[in-house]
Formats: sequence, C-alpha cells, structure tokens
Amino acid sequence: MNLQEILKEVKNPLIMGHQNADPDAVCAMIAFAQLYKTITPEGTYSLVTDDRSRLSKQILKNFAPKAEIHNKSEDTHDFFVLLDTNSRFQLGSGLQDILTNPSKTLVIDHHELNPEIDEIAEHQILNSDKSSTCEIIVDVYNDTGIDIDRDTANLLLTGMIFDTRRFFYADSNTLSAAIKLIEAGADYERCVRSLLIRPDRSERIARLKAAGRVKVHLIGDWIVAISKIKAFEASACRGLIDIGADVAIVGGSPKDDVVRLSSRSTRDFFEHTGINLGTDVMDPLGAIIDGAGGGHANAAGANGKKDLEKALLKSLEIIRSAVESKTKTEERESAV
Ligand SMILES: [Mn+2]
Repeated sequence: MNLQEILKEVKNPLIMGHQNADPDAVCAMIAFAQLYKTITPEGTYSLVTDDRSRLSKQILKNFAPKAEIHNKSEDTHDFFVLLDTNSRFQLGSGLQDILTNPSKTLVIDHHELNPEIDEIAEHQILNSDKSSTCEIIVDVYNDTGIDIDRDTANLLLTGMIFDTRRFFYADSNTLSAAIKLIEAGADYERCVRSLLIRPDRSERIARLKAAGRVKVHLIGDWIVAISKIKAFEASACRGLIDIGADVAIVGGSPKDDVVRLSSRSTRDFFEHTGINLGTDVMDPLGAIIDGAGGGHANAAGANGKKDLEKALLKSLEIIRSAVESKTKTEERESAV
C-alpha cells in the first residue's frame, strides 16, 4: 500500500480512536492528523473518540492544547482512519455504525487480530508484535519519508511510554523508535511527567481512611487487609496492596441500602494459593449481601443491599479455609 498516494486523494478524513481513549490512542490520532496535513495541506480532518481518559486529557493539555477531539461525528467524510483498535465495538455505541465502506477505511493497530478486520477496512497497517500504536506511527512516518516535528515526537514518545509501561514491555525496535523521537526533539523527562497523575482529592482521602481503619489478618504466609469506607473501594484496595497487603478487601456503603465490596490480590497470591477472588470469594459474598458478585482472579467485586459486616467476615473465612486446605494438601504431598 502506498499510503501517501491514498492520502493525497483524501479531502476530509475522520480520524478515530477507541472509546475512553487512552494516551496511545489520542497521541497516535494527533500524530496521524499531522502526517495527513503534511501530505495534503488543503485537506481538513476531524478527530473523534467516544470520550478520553482523564490522563489523555492531561496529555492533550500538555502537548496539543489546540487539538479538538469530538465525542460524535455528524459531518460526512470521504475517508476513515481507525487508530489503536481494530474493532467497531471498541468505538463505542455512538460511533460503531460509521464504518460502512472498507475501501475508504484504514486501520492502524497493534492489538490481537480481529478476524472480521477485512469487513471493516481494506487498508491495514497491523502489527501485534508492537507494544503501542504510536510505535507503528513512527514507522509510518519513516516509510513516507516525512520528518517528525517536535510536538509530534513528544506525543508519540508519550504514547509509547504509556503503552509499554515506561518500557517494561519493549524490544530493540521499540527502543530505536524512542531514540528516533528523542532525536526529533522529544523531551523524555517531560513525556514521563505528563503521564503522572494524582487521583482526585476525595479519592485520596478515601484511600487514606481505608488505610487508617484497616484490620490486618495473617493467614498462613499471607497478609490480608480488610477495611471499610464510603466510596472508592477499588482504589482503596489498590492502595492497600501498594502498601504491602497480599489481599485487600474493602467494603463500601455510600447509602443505607447499598453495599459494595471490592477486592484485589497480588499475582503471587493467586499463583500460590489458587484462590480466585471472582469465583471463590466475591461470587458467594454476592448472595450474603443480597446481590451479585464476580470478576477476575486478582480483581473482583460484589454489589448488594445489606450485611456488609457479615460478608467481610465470610471473606476471611473463605480465604482462611482455602489457604489451610492448600497447606494440608502440600504437607501430604511432601510426606509421600
Ligand atoms: Mn495501544
């Protein structure tokens, strides 16, 4: 595909990212818009995503204060560009019906291949080995021979830093792309700083209160932290894990007849005990609080109406008996 030849003919593309767009998505969108403007200066593009994350908004303020990203698209467009997603569904309910002409659609993405991709877009730049869409955009710039300006370099590097978790997931291609961006004028420290975000004040207060009221239970080798607050239970759980718990269970009751439970555990806890917070803990607790529960092995929750105290006690009981029976099995096995 000769991207330049295609984009030269395009007069008003719609550049889209996935819903609640993360930094990789918004940075890739603006960098792509810049590439398009360089190829077709007389064209007018629009940017659209079904909302942006709080962090993305902070980055835009920092590096692209003039960029206008809309939540909806009402105009007609002669070309569609999908960034950091390869599925209609991920665009959100208001945007998923826009893509009707595969010959007028380009997808640039690094997620696992969507088997229906050919029905969405004839033009595809897909690479699930890349750890960010922004890294793919660096290659796209290279292939077209267009220089990356400083603002774009900052955006692309920020998107890469976000999706790689500050280069926790990176290979030599990722690092060379980062070097290219720094050579193009990106300021690494400024990019890293732009990604630092503090939770809202009320959320931080909730976390601190959860820590202040915590009851610590030692079960086998594990530290189980239980606490209660009004709201922000999930954030409070993450806070308790950060300060040393292996398992955190936080109950919340924002109103009299509302009971919520949230839980988190370390990967280590799940790998060693096999205790799945979703199926083993929150699912049965859902019945106790007259509601429902579920989730993942390391992160789960339940919503209901009553008996928060009873549910918290039960959660300890479940974890204790699971840890004890696991220990007994191991003792038996090592005796054999
Ligand atoms: Mn991404």
